[in-house]
Amino acid sequence: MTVNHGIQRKRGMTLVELLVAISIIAILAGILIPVIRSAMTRGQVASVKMEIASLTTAIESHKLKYGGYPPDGSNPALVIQHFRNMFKRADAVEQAILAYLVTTYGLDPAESLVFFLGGFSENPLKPLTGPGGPFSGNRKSGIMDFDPNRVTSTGQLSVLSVPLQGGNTIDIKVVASNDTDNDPFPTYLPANLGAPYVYFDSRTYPMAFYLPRFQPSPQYQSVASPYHSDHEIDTNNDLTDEEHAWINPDSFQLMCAGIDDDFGVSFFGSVIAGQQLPPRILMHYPSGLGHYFDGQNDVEVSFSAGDKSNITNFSANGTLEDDLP
Ligand SMILES: [Ca+2]
Ligand SMILES: [Ca+2]
Ligand SMILES: [Ca+2]
Ligand SMILES: [Ca+2]
Repeated sequence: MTVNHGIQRKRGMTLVELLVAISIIAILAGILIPVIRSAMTRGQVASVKMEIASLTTAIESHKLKYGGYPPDGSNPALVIQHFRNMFKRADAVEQAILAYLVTTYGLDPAESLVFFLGGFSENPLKPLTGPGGPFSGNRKSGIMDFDPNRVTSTGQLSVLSVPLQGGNTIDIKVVASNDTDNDPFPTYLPANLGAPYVYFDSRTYPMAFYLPRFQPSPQYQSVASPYHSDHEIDTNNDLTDEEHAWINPDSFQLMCAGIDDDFGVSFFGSVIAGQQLPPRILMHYPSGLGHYFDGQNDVEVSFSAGDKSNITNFSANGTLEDDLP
């Protein structure tokens, strides 16, 4: 009997032992969970950085093939001009279709990345509506091999009647996007994130910005816009105003909002439905400082949390925060 009792005591746990074990597990979890989470974040940043490198290579290939960097859509006239340069034999109807879609729906700096790096038809007269073209109903892959699961496309094919000169129309096949505007121009999402990759062409840095559909907080709007460098310049012979050179002044900036899906706040004050945008905050890399003109003075600011987690084609180590001095 006594032997039996002894074995039972060894097998079981007293209440105190149980509490001690639970406390140890809780302490270990408290130590390990942040470590695991930060390792996952680092892994995600590294994979975004690799994808930004692939996008960079694709943009450079586009330039080699077509004689210039893709426009970012901020200036619709540049989009049409670049399309003409890309496809010199494209007929007038193709140009009219693109002009109609760009002016009606807008090609934003996230949509332009997918539009210009995706596939075009081999038919030189019909690069848009010919087989494999973006408005053929079955776009082939292009210079960038986009993961189809991360292109913001509904897959819903419909026929769109595009008005032409002289009162005529032409029917084209479009697939609706599932992003800010549900137009025929999709964007591209980084893996497991909600804000798309954004592309800014140096020709339109001063006017370019992107408003994502997902807003991290109802208190403010997340806005992507090109970054300045810390290098001071003087373009107007006035040393009292603060002017900085752009980052990558002759090429482009590629941006991912990072794990918070928040690009930061590029505009001071409210930004509602595209109205009341100014004054614009210009952020400087790598210092993490910035400034905006309030009408009378330059006001100094520094990176928001949203800026810090951004991953770009110019950030050396991953996020902008990783490069802060
Ligand atoms: Ca659009
Ligand atoms: Ca769209
Ligand atoms: Ca100046
Ligand atoms: Ca961010």
